[in-house]
Amino acid sequence: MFPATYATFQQLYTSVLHEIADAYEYTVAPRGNASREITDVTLRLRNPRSRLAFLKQRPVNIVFNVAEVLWYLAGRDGLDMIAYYAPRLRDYSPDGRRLAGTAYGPKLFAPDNDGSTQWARVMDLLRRDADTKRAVLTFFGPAELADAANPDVSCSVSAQFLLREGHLHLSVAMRGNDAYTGLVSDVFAFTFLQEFAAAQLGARLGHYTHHVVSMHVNDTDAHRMERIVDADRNGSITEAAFTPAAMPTNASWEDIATVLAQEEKLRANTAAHDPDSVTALGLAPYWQHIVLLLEAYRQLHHSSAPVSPYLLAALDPAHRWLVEHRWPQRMPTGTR
Ligand code: 5HM
Repeated sequence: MFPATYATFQQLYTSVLHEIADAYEYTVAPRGNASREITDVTLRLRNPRSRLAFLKQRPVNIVFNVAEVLWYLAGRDGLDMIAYYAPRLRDYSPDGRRLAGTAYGPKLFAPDNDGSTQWARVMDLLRRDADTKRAVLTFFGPAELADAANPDVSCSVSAQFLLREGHLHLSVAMRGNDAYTGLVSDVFAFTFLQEFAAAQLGARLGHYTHHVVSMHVNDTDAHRMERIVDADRNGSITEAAFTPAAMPTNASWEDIATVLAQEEKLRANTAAHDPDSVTALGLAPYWQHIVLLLEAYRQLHHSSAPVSPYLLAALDPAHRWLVEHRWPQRMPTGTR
């Protein structure tokens, strides 16, 4: 049966890494980056809420994943926000201040000459004609290839919603995807946006399909990929034991604005949160958990003390597992 379908992101991720480790098609070095590549890969995630992997060999940076999708939703392209979470992104900036191809936010959410956005237009279309096959968001623009030295050309080409029998499906097409790093954050972000769109449309969450022309792992990450593949082979891979939290079905732009306002203060270290102060924001627990995660990162970034055990205990259990495994040296004694 096509496409290859997975119950969890962890299964999808390990399966792609297996395929590249054991059966890569090509060794290539585009722009000098030596990598192993498989081509024309289509993967489906049955439950797009299962967007995380829980691998001891590679604890994903849940804080970055959440921050990146908030950065998209904010319609921003500045490094000021996103490089706080991932300093390496500065390398992709043509001017040291902004990102171009990688900044999907302005492409999706910034108003154009008509005062509307790609996102709003696509949501309106789906409301008017549920059966439409025109609900396409585009990322890649032809002008991105005009400068041969452009360090940041969009890897995502398009995202298409399909509303069928009350379920909102999403299919993303990518020209290239780094299977070790990019796949983790891209599937996280796109499935999060899919769930947000389903809430806006009052639709049930459908499946998520990821089409990639060049799926690759850089040689510099080959040993990390092998570590995961070996663990999978010898049965020592962690089993994800967390039921993914569902975004509230009334998720709104107001929720996003409230979270973004808190994000800005935490990033600037002009505010701090604890489980009690977060409940006072008037957000549903799902969004409170996101603010708590950003508070955990504030403590990690702006202090050298162990993260508060009171805060850790209040995190969403899946987030807590990832924070504990990503920053073990910053955990309070007795929690591990
Ligand atoms: O030479 P090229 O422009 O394709 O290099 C960009 C690298 O970042 C590729 O390995 C690409 O697959 C990866 N990437 C990703 O996996 C980049 C972006 C940014 O658009 C992304 N996912 N979202």
